[in-house]
Amino acid sequence: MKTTIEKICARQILDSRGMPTVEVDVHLADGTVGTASVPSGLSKGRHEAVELRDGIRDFYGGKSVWQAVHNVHKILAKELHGEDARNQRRIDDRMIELDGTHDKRDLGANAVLGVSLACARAAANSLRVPLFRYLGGLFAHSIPVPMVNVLNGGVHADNPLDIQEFMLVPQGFRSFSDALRAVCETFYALKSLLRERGLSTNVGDEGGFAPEISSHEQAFELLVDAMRRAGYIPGEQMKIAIDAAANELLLEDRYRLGETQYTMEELIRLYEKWCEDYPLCSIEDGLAQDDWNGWVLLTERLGGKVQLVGDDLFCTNADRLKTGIQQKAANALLVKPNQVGTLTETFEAIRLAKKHGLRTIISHRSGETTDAFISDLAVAVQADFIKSGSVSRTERTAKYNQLLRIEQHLAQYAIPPENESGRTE
Ligand code: 2PG
Ligand code: MG
Repeated sequence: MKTTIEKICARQILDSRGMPTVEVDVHLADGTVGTASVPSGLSKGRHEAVELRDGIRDFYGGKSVWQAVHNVHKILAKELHGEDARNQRRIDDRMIELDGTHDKRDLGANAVLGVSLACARAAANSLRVPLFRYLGGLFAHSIPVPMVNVLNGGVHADNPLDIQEFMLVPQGFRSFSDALRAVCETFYALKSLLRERGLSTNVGDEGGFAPEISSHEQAFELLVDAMRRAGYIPGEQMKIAIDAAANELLLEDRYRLGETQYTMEELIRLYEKWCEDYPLCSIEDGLAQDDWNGWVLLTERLGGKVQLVGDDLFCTNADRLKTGIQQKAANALLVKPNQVGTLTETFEAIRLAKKHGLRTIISHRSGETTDAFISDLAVAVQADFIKSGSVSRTERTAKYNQLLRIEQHLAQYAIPPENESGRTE
């Protein structure tokens, strides 16, 4: 059969922070090859699948991934030889079984995901269909709204801004390319504003500016001013999303922002105030990953009008998502394939979220490569949003550029990004 797996070859490459990561080639019987690489997070959730690192101190500071590469060559390549690459579920199940742990710590989620994604890409290549079409079928036509991270803080930058990400969310544009243009113009306006105010325009890990400011209110105001300067109406043509990455703010039972410590209730009140004062439509990881009571309260208080996104809370894990659905915690799922480790499990989490009316946001990691798999995935599953950092740094723009290609491919059949982000009713 043309799509039979003949050979699997892995290697160590570098991600956007210069950290080693895994890249995998899957070779099929008809000579086609599918290549995929694996990203890596910094503000990681405790419930993520385990990224295998060698931990040899004098070697890439302990971060090399030779063991994961070795596991692909010595175990996965042998076990999957002769499988049909189109049998994604069977391949993923087999790898889960071979690993045998609940979090893929034995073979490494980086080894397993590299193979999982490369199999899908090899099959699509062999069938000569675009990856989004292969994954999503004939009616995958909708392009997600980009959530573009233009101000970096938290662990992604050295500035004093504690909230990790401030994102622009374009509203109601006729096409993905128009929405992206609006974001780019606002990004340029932000740069000129920062310059005028004597603030640095150096960028953080995800390509957003990382000015030396500590006030979150100032960050919101900068974004609103930038929208106006670029000619877009704040709240109407463009809104703001944040990722608080609240695990990083947690001090025992309090959350620390700048000099102030907040109880969970006080932090929720602060978010409410931000929603009143600024065009804030989406809050990701507003509270810590195991603060279920807090999440339930947050969703009660703000879930009717704002998108509340579970990233570290869910870790793209269908079981954790089930708990969230039962408890009514969050109303949107952040999707990062490497949090769970296979394409099949990623699809399961997305399917569950959609079934229960949660919005879906396909996401990059702060350590990325130029692999744009998530762009095809976002179109395939008809995700509401994609977040891939800023419109600078090639590993970030690679994802938006792939969506531009898909949009062109779909031509008049491309369904533009959804008009409404957040729940404003
Ligand atoms: C996040 C991600 C991506 P990291 O928290 O959402 O922006 O960061 O990859 O460092 O976990
Ligand atoms: Mg996050």
